[in-house]
Order: sequence, then structure tokens, then C-alpha cells
Amino acid sequence: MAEKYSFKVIIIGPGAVGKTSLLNRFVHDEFSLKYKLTIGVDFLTKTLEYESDKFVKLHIWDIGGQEKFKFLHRSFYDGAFGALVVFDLTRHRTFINMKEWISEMHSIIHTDIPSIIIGNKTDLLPETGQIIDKNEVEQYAEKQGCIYIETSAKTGENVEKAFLELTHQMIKKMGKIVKNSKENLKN
Ligand code: G3D
Ligand code: MG
Repeated sequence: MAEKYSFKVIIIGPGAVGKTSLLNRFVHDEFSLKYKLTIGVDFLTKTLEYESDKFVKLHIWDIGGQEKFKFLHRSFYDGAFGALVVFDLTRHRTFINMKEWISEMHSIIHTDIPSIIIGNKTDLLPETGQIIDKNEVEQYAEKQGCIYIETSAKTGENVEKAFLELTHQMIKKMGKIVKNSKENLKN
């Protein structure tokens, strides 16, 4: 299996929104307490078939227990080519905090990288009701030039879709970079 590209992807957002669970669902197709074992691991790798017979290798970095240690964030962001920014649909505060994560990302990585905003824990909505106004999130995402996707790491709903969408955006961006550099070489 030949991968054409290999990308560093980061998962950021406030604590307990489900970042590690989403990663575990995507990489191992599991939602269980075992995910706790991944804490302390810098990244997980997964090869994804993004189009028929075309593969990409994702190195997905989980901010893990380092959320609180802002001085470590710079090296975490270093070299990231795509980001999943997660909040918890059942806690409004996490939507506010998620915006601070996006600001921090922009202040550290000066170029725009493909990013997806994720509202996680849809499985709990029948219990909690709609706490966060979906229109508000969609408007915010549009302003940031991001797509907004609602997921559940517990049921698996939309998890693969979110990673796949991000991958397509990264491939597109990489295609443009390659094309520009070829043109620059010619000139
Ligand atoms: P984090 O990595 O962002 O800190 P975790 O978040 O993945 O550790 O998840 C925090 C808690 O939310 C965990 O519960 C986890 O099981 C739960 N969780 C994560 N995603 C979902 C989801 O989609 N649906 C539901 N219902 N719960 C989710 P505990 O109880 O172990 O703290
Ligand atoms: Mg975690």
C-alpha cells in the first residue's frame, strides 16, 4: 500500500469534550475505557483510503493531558497540516473555550490550515435537549472558513466522515502547494 502523502493532524479543544474518544473511535473503532491507555501517547497513526486505491497516512496528535500547559502548545502545533477542533454539545462553556483554542492556533500557526469544528456527544442530545444554538455554531464556523460536523464517539456517528472531510481538504491544499512550487520552478 503506497501512501502518497503523510500528514500531521492535531486534535484540540477543552478537556473532557471527547478528543481522545474520537481518536480511539477512528483509529481502533472502539469506545471503551481502554482509551485511557492512550493518554501520554503523543500520536496515533492511521492509513486512510480517501479515494478508491488512493491512500494517505495520518499522524494524529492528541493534546492529551497537556491542555493546561500552554507553554507546551507551540511544539504540539509545529508542523500540523490539519486540525480537528472539538467542543461538547452538552456543555455550552466548551463552545466558548473552543473559540479560544482556535484563536490560540491562529496566533501560533500563522498560516491557515484546513480545520473542522466538531460538536461531539450527539448521542446525549435526546437526554439533554439542544443546549447550543446550531445556527450560531454554523455561522461561527463559516466565518472561520471551517466546516462544522456533529459527531458521537460513543456511537461512531460521523467520526469517519469528519476525518475524511479533513483529509480531502488537506489533499486539496497539498495539491495547490505542489502546483505552485512546480510553477515557481519553471519561472
Ligand atoms: P478529552 O480527551 O477531550 O479530555 P475524553 O475527552 O475522550 O477523555 O472523554 C471525556 C468523557 O466524555 C469520557 O467519559 C468519555 O467516555 C465521554 N465521551 C467522549 N465522547 C463521548 C460521546 O460521543 N458520547 C458520550 N456519551 N460520551 C462521550 P468519562 O466518564 O470516562 O469521563
Ligand atoms: Mg484526552
